[in-house]
Amino acid sequence: MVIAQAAVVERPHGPFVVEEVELEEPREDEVLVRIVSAGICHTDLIVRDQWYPVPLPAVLGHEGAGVVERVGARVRKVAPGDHVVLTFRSCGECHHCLRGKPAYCVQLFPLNFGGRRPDGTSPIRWRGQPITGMFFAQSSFATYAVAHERNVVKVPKDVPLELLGPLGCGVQTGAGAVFNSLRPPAGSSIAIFGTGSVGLSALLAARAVGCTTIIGVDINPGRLEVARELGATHVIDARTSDPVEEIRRITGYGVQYSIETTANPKVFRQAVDCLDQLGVCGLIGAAPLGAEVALDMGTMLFGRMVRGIIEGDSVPELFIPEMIALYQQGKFPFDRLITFYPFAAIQQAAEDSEAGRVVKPVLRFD
Ligand code: CXF
Ligand code: ZN
Repeated sequence: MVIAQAAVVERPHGPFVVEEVELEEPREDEVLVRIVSAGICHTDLIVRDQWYPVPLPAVLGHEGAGVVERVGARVRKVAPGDHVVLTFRSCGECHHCLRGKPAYCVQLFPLNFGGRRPDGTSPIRWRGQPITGMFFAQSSFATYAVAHERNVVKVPKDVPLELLGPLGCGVQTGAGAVFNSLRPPAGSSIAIFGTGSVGLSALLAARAVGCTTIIGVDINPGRLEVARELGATHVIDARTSDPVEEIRRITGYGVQYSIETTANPKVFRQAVDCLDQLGVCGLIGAAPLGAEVALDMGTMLFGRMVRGIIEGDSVPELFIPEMIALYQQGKFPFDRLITFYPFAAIQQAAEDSEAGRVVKPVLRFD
């Protein structure tokens, strides 16, 4: 048994309260990780608010980075002392996993949002009771986490580990939508709706692949400023101008690619309406279950496409090291999205993120 400090959410909307919990030793296919840092993703906050019915009380957190402390008897992929990033879990056996698309695993929801192992047990006890302790098979808002070996990714030691947690979800979601899913050719145009951490990761990737028109759209002037600094060729404040009109003015016929990260149906519609004929909209924002949108069928008929994208179509064991290599070569400066907080300030970090004061809060565990 391991005693850990964990941020417990007891009821809908929080707060996050750091408390002592008991962790089980890792089972044969699990890994005990000493968490060094953990990013906060919007999904942690909407789960705290119960948009998705993950049982509370819960230890959330799904962008953990840390050092392997102990491994279960059958684990071969990592050993104690290895640096790892924790990502989403997939089963590895279904038709989508077998075709190299683990983000579309048929078990994605139970394995990541079930809060428990598939057998119904949890590795975390709080005040003597088992609570949600397998969120994204990691629950990494804690000094130690028990993860499944499937969602543990070994990373090199010559890069600061404390930066790497967000590669496990938010950064791979945005960047993968560009690098893996849409694959815009050099010289193409892209509009990114929502310049939070996911949108800005997409923007960095768009720049890396050589898009020459990169349009950031948001309602937060501070974030638009960051978008410009990171390489947006144009930014649009959607509070003061109509993004569809502006994008047509900038491009003539519309953009070849767009990315919707806001989960707002009105914004999704704009991300489709700003496309040129044959243009593709990547839908990334996770809306409340049941959210609907109306599209103009005539608009769609002219070759336009919408593609939903989970976790940037990533195969994390391949894609996370690729993003690290790009970062090390100066081609993917995702560290510029990060603001560090001490773990004890998790509630403040969540509030700053929701108020748009920071892009990607990352908790540091000392
Ligand atoms: C999630 C969003 C909702 C569907 C599964 C993946 N991304 C993580 O934050
Ligand atoms: Zn996430």
